[in-house]
Amino acid sequence: TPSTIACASTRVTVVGSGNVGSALAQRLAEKNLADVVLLDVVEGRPQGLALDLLQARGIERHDRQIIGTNDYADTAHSDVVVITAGLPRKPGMSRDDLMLTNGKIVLAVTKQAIVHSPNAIFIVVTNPLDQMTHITWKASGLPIHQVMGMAGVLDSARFQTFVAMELGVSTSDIHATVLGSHGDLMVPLPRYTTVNGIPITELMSVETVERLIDRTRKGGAEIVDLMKTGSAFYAPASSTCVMVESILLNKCRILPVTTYLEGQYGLRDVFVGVPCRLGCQGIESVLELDLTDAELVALHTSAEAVRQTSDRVEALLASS
Ligand code: TXD
Repeated sequence: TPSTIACASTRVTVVGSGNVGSALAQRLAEKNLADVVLLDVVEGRPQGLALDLLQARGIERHDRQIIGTNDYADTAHSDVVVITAGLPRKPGMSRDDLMLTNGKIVLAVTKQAIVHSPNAIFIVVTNPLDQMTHITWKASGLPIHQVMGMAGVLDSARFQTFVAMELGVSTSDIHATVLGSHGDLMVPLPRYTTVNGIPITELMSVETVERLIDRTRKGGAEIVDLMKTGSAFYAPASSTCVMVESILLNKCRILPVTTYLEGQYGLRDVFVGVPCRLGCQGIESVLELDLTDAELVALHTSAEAVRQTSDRVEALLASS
C-alpha cells in the first residue's frame, strides 16, 4: 500500500471504517470521485480494507488511491471529511441512546481531523445525527456552510423506494422529500413527493400514503431488527456519496441536509434537515419550501425534539 499520495488530487477522508465507512469508500473510489483515506481506531482494519479495495481497481477500472490508516497525519489536505465513527443501534435502541458514547467519539474525531484539514467540508453520519452534527460544527470552529449531516437523503430514498414498490413504477421516476430530524419525528412531505411531477397525493389514498410514511419513519429500525447486529449501510453509503459528489463536482443539487437554521422556517439555533443547495462551498443556500400549517407544525415538533437534547450536547462540549 502506498503510504503517501503523490499528486495533489481530490481527497476524501472517511473516519470510521465500519459498515458505512467501508461501503462509502468503495463508492467514492469506484465512481472515480476522489482518493480516499479510510481511518479507524482499530489497527489493521482500515489498512486491510484499503488493500482489498486497491486490489479491485484493475477490475473496476479506476486509479484512485485508497489509504487505510490509524494516523490523522495521513488525512492531511482532505477536501471532505466524512464522520461515520461510533456505535450503531442494536434492536430496541433509539438513536438518542447513542448520545454520550458517540458524542465523545465524534468530538475527538473532529478535533483531530480539523488540525490536518482546516478548511475541509465535514459531513456527519454518526447517530444521533442532528446532535452529532452540532458537536462537529462547534468543535471544528468552521463556518456553518461547511458542516452538515446526512439523514434526509437517506430518509427520502427510503420513502422513494416504498412509493415505487407500491405503484410498481421505476424508482428513478419518484422524487421524495423528507425533512426534519433523523428520528421518529422526521417529516415526510407527500405534497412534495412526486411521480414524474405528479404528487403522490393524487395517485394513492390517504391511508396508503400514511402506511408508506410510517414504514419510512421506521425504515432504519426495520433493518436493525432484521440484522440484529449492526444497522443499514448500503443506502446510507449511497446517500452520503451523492452529497460528496454534489460538493466535489459543484453540481449544486438540491438535497435534504441537516443544517443549522438561523430563522428559516421560523426556526433558530437548531440542527434539522431542510432542502439545501450543495456545491463546492458546501451548503450554498437553504431553500424555504412553502409549507402548510400542519407541515410547519410537524417540522417545529421535530426540531423541538432535537432542541431538548441540546443541553446534553453543550455539556459534552463544555467537558472537553
Ligand atoms: O442516516 C444516518 N445518518 C445513518 C447513521 C445511517 C446509517 C448508520 N448511521 C450511524 O452511523 C450509526 O448509527 C453509527 O452511529 C454510525 C456508523 O454506522 P456503521 O454501521 O458503519 O457502524 P460500525 O460498522 O460499527 O462502524 C463504526 C466504526 C467502527 O469501525 C469503529 O471501530 C469506528 O467506527 N470507531 C472509530 N473510528 C475512529 N475513531 C474513533 N474514536 C472511533 N470509535 C469507533
